[in-house]
Amino acid sequence: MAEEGHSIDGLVQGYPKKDGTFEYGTAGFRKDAEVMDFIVMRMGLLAALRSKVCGGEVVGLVITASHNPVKDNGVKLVDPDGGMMAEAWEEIATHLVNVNDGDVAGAVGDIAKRFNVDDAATGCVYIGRDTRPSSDRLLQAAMQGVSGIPNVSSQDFGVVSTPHLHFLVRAHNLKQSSDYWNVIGENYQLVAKSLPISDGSAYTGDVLVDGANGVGAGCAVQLNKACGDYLNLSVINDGTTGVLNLDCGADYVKSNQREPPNHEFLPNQRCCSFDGDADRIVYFSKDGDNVFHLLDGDKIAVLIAEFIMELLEAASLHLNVGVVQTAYANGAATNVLEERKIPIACTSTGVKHLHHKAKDFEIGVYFEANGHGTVLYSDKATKMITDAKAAESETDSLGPAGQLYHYMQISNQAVGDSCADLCMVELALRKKQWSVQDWDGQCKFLPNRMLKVKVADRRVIKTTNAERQVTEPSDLQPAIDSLVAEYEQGRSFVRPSGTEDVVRVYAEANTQVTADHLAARVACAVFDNAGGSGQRPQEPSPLGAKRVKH
Ligand code: NG1
Ligand code: ZN
Repeated sequence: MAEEGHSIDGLVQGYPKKDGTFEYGTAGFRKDAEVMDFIVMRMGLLAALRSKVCGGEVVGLVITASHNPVKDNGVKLVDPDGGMMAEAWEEIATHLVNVNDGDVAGAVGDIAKRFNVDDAATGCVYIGRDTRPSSDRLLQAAMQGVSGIPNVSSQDFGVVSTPHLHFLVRAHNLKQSSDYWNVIGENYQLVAKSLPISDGSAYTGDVLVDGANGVGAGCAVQLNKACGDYLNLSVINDGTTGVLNLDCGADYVKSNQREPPNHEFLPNQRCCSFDGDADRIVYFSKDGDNVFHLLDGDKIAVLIAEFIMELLEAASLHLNVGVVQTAYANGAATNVLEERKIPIACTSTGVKHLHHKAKDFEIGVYFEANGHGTVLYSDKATKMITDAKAAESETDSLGPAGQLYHYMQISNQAVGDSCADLCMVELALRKKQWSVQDWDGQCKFLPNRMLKVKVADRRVIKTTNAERQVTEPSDLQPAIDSLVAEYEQGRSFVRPSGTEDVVRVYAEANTQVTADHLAARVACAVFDNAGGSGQRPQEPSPLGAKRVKH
């Protein structure tokens, strides 16, 4: 151990700790890029240890801050199954990053001892990074960190999307094909070929992709090549002139409920936005009256779940398909799923919760409203679909089981994936021969509003029932309930953000005016009952006050 300690002490000297306390949250560590170097180096150490603890299987390390501004950066680890790092290790990561420089070698030794790994054990860490200028520098920090643990190698995959790196880790450990573009493209083409478009169909394969000026722009170009003539993607916000995530990308479009301002969109054009690391996607379009329509994760989930269910029925396969949402799912989307008798589960915010819950279904479709999601197939579903495909007679065109089999191969079963999700949406639209308006018309969303409130300590807010109700402070939920009761189709909940130092307020109601009104009043209730700090949110004037004339 002495020799290992020496090299770690040397590394620590090169990457001294910055002041502050740091927490491995739902998105790993995420901060201003200037403070990330020592964090990434220490996460390199941890990734190497994790690989050893997992019997030498490959683990991943991704350098990205997703939809955050370009000045930020972040790091998260990928477990051998391609999913997020096991929750139990979040505390270990937080501890390792917060110990003083002089205690890093000791902390590493403690982890090795606790999990019974020695110097001789081997391991390997796959590293990927986004397009941020700071990501190059942080890559060096990550590789240095890995080198501090004996017998663990690192492999740099360059600039890749987050889901691509997750895919590579999963594929390697499962001994499956690691040719990401070929896997998506080949399977896409096979399904698309079996879903011919009739003359006068409302569906065409033309899609405009907003690449968020990030890694997703290059991904869209690759995807376009991989899918041949069945898809025709054109890319805006491709990073050649604009700034990463600035006035573009999935988070901008979803949060502002508007299109990126730097482009003229054609009426009824089908467009989608990726986020900065290409693990989220939302669709949108402007209609003939220049009105913006958002087709977010909720609508994507309904579309994909129905596509799968139709194919299952056509193939006479009985498997239970469920959709996992969070409290942010629009009430109208939840109603549609209920009407169509599609089972629903609701979890706390954060994809790790949704991913976990989706495994309760034989086929689990999960999406956050913000566009992060994917489809998981259980072993039973995989086997039944594979067997049914084998039993189908071989013709030029795939039968329903064959279509489902190849559709299943497209899904990134490790994590949300803009490119894979785009393909799943496009095939569902192609089968229905729907335009974007046809899709949008399936479900009319309730107008909604999201606000942020600053409080002295957001952790004073405790929630239950998948974050839909507040338990502490005790006066807050009764206050929200009495406000909600005043609004037609009103619904509202509040929760502390896991990624920002704010309390998030969500409200929906029958009109945009009333949704905004409810949100503003709930924000005031949070401020008053949960130790608001700074400026109190503006209390809106009573609705209809202006209309009262005597
Ligand atoms: P927080 O800050 O905890 O609300 C946000 C998103 C999550 C998830 C994480 C991780 C919303 C309302 N919240 O979490 O869905 O994507 O970031 O990036 O969109
Ligand atoms: Zn992302």
